[in-house]
Amino acid sequence: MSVQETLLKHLGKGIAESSNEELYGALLQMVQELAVEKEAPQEKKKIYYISAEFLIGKLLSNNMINLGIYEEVREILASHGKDICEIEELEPEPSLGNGGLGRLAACFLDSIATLGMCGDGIGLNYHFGLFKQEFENGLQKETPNPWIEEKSWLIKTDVSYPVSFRGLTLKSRMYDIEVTGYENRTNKLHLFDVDSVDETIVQDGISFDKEDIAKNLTLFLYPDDSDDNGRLLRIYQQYFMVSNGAQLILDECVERGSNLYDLPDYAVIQINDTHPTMVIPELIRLLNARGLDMDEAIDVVSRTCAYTNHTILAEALEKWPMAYLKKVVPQLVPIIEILDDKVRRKYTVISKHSVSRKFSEEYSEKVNEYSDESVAIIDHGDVVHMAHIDIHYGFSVNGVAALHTEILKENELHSFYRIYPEKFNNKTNGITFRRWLLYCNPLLTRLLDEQIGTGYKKDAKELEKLLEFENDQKLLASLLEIKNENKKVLCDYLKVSQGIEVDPNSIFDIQIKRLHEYKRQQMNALYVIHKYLEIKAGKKPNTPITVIFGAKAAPAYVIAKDIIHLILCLQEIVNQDPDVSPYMKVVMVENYNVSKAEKLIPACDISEQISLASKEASGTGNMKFMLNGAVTLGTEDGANVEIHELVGDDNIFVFGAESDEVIKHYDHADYVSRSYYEKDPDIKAAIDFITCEKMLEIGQEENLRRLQNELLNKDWFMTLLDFKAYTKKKEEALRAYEDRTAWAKKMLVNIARAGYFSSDRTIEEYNRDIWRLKTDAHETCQTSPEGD
Ligand code: GPU
Repeated sequence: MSVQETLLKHLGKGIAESSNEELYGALLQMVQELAVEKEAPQEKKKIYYISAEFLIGKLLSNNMINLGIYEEVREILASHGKDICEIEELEPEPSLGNGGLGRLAACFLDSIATLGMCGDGIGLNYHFGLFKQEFENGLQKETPNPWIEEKSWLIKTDVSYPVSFRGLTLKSRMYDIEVTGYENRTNKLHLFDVDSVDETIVQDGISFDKEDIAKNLTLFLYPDDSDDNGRLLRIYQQYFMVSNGAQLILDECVERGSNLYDLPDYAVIQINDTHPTMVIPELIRLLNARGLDMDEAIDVVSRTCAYTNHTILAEALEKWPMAYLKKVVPQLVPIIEILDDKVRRKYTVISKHSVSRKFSEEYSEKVNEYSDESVAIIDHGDVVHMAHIDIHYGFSVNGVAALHTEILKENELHSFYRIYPEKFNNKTNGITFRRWLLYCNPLLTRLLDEQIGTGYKKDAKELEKLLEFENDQKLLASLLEIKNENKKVLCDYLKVSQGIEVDPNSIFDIQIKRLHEYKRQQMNALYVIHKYLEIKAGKKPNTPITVIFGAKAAPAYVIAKDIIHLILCLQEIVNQDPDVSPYMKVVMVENYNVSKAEKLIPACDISEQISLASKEASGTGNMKFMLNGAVTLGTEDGANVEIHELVGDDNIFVFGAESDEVIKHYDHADYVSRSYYEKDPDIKAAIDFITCEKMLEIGQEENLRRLQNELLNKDWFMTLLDFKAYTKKKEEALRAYEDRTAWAKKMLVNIARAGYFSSDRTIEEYNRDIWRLKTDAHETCQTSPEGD
């Protein structure tokens, strides 16, 4: 049946006569049917990517692209007077992730399927996901984002497992979302839920009874963890996810022929940061219950699990008080104690005050080296270090960019690196080009198709073919033209969605990412103040600049919310000032999410990647911008370092203290932000402005003073250290933009060198070094343990 016939079958009437809602429903059904047809047989060994977040974004168009029917559908619709973009708008965006970590998981599922690997995702079916952000009186307000509608990508299955907490057993329900590979197989994202969850218990938008677990378990992604109940709920969620995951994995492996002793031949479990760490003790517990003795179970699990670290920020490294675990999952406590005990017998002294070291002879040498608590699982304070479980009882530990992995090895996880050098490896992050080029930038995609052929869609390195055209004036002009078109589209969108008018001929300088002090949106905001004061003083830029922000702040993160307030105040002051607004505009995009990123990224000229060196593990937005022809203004942090190496000094604007210097400042505790304020009149003027009369007129004094005070007296992420270097480099970038041909060349080099950041490359490396699945000569799976 042709695409048109299938669509008509689902519609039950003509296309022209159907509403967009009806078309959306019919397309969804059609795509699901086609996806199911591409489900491939299970291989013997399978990768299970377990993650508390999968920030999948809207699926309709992406799936149609991967199934190879997007263009055809677009044309069929157009021939009946229907606009595919309007239909796309009807799809709710699931917000099952916070940011980079969740989006990475989604890109990885796309690449795993695209490369034809047998691998599924395992996570939770949050009914509201992350909150929706609204601005009210210059402040962020959180409201729920319900995304599950009658017609949805979720497929309800019969799979269900009992999950026991202290005094409570819940029956789970598994929902599946089809994951279509680009011109390849379909895999699955398994999202676990409980039928008893009750959306009606949510009051005034966002609060709910945190103790009624049966009703609240999967309502929200990471509920506010500022109080004890919130933290307990997070442990409930994590255990629910891993217990379901572990039961599913064991059942599937047995079905494929495993006798459980050989589990590592059938499964590899990639643990996405520490949120799913309890899968280790849970698997040990389940294997023990299925007949393996404790040592055997520990050995099998240690050869099955691999861990990815995504941060060195201390506050993000999960540590659970033993008391919480006893309250929620007492069955794991004895296992975690055994895991801790084994580590202690090998690597640590039992008590800080004990003179006699208790250790087995064979490890005596190591004990001498590690006679401290730093590698223990349960520390003195009776706190469980989740990452330590992963490192001791997983076979691989990876960072997400070269610099990040080096910092893990040399600093944050140095004691572990000395024990297990062979476990450590780097896997620089990547992004799926299907969503972040083919879908979001059709103009650029078409140009690339014409210029270098379509091979780059399967082999991203082929983008380098573009380098041959570095001096091709026609191509360079086309790149500029496409950027301009994309900017116009964004202008229209900003006008309609937020009522803000921006000039498509201005320089689009964009910083979109979660709001966090280490990412330093506050530094960019200080630049806006600095520029505002300059323009007021008569120093007008040649080309106007539009500074665009998009960011959600965690509901309990006070300073982050103050920074949003600062930006919203600046948006008002700058845009309303007739002396300034012809030269500069500020836009804070409301409710930044995947769909908004898809609109913003293709329109960007300058990509702001200005985290404090050493703090951004990788970043992935930086890659998306580069791929779409933006030039990076950034620090030597995360994957920026690799971008710099790939494009060379001429095609990136790098500034600021490097990670060594930053780490030294922390080690010596010698950074004093106030001294920068006192020394430098520009810094002083910008900081003072935060609480000037004009600001206090429109803003909230409490928020502005608190933020100013934080920057002056603490500034933990060293904004003022890099401020001068930042403004200087930004001016350089703005000047460079004036030479349009030279700028177009920079765009070209960025696009051409972005191939390295395809998540297909990343996944190939995971497979080569960690997972070791067979991808071509398929090993068939046995259907019964005896292999009849
Ligand atoms: N990241 Br840990 C998150 O988005 N959430 C988290 O809870 C943790 C890390 C990010 C890193 O900040 C970012 O640098 C990285 O690119 C991304 O994970 C994917 O690895």
